[in-house]
Amino acid sequence: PEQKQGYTYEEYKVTADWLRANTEHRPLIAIICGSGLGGLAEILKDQKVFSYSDIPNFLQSTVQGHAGRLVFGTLNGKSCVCMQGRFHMYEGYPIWQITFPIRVFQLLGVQTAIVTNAAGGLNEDYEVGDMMLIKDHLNLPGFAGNSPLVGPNDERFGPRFPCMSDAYDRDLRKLAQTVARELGFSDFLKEGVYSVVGGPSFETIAECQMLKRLGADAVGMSTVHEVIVARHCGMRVFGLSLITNKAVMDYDSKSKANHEEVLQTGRERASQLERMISSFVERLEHN
Ligand code: 6GU
Repeated sequence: PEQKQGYTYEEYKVTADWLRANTEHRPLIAIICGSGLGGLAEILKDQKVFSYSDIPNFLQSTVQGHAGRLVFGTLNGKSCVCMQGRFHMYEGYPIWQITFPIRVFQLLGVQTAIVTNAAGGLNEDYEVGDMMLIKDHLNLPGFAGNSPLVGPNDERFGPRFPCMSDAYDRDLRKLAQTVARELGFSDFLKEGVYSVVGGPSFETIAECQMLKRLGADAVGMSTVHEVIVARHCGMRVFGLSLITNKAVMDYDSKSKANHEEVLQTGRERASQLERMISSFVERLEHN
């Protein structure tokens, strides 16, 4: 059989229409929760929750730490839609499926995407528990032709060749710095470059050294594809990584990357991260 290469506009629209018919929320903000950071969705008020399995065309979450629920609600008075669990390449989904929700959100009227993730720290100045504002990314899979925008371009979403030099909105990063200062979080707030890899194995020592030399401050297995699709269809993007572990950089180190540490750090910093996003959302302006 002929392999499907992407969704049709109508498929995105079916899902968006279905959601619009099933909730009265009309969010301008979408939040994607990284591994172990799904608690953010729990603090939304006036919730309307959908299991991914109940939403037409939606994929399923298969990873521990990703609940697989779409939560509509208000955060500090602002209407939001929150993905409690995202999709990754290592789950076996083609890259164009991973980013399906982003365009659905765009059709729902979302203007700002907030993406969070758990990441390994490559920068020596980073400590476990630091939050990193994403300033830029390295899309290594993209260099090899693995981009969510590969395939026919639908101009209704955006241009064939979208610009990525301003992917992570400068004003939103400034706002986050301000919010962090007010909350007393400046000590553990960093700003840096996020590098995406396919996973699911963590990086070797040589790979970590390579990524660092290439200019990456943190490494993870998500986010970048969503950001590319969000930018393509005109959303503003704010990205935040929680440094859940230090990537192993030398051969004498006894530490080993593991998913349990990733989830544990998430639990420890979760409430602060929630306060950060919550204040950030409160101060976001849309016109
Ligand atoms: Cl060290 N590597 C990758 N690829 N993803 C991570 C990580 C490391 N720590 C958290 N997520």
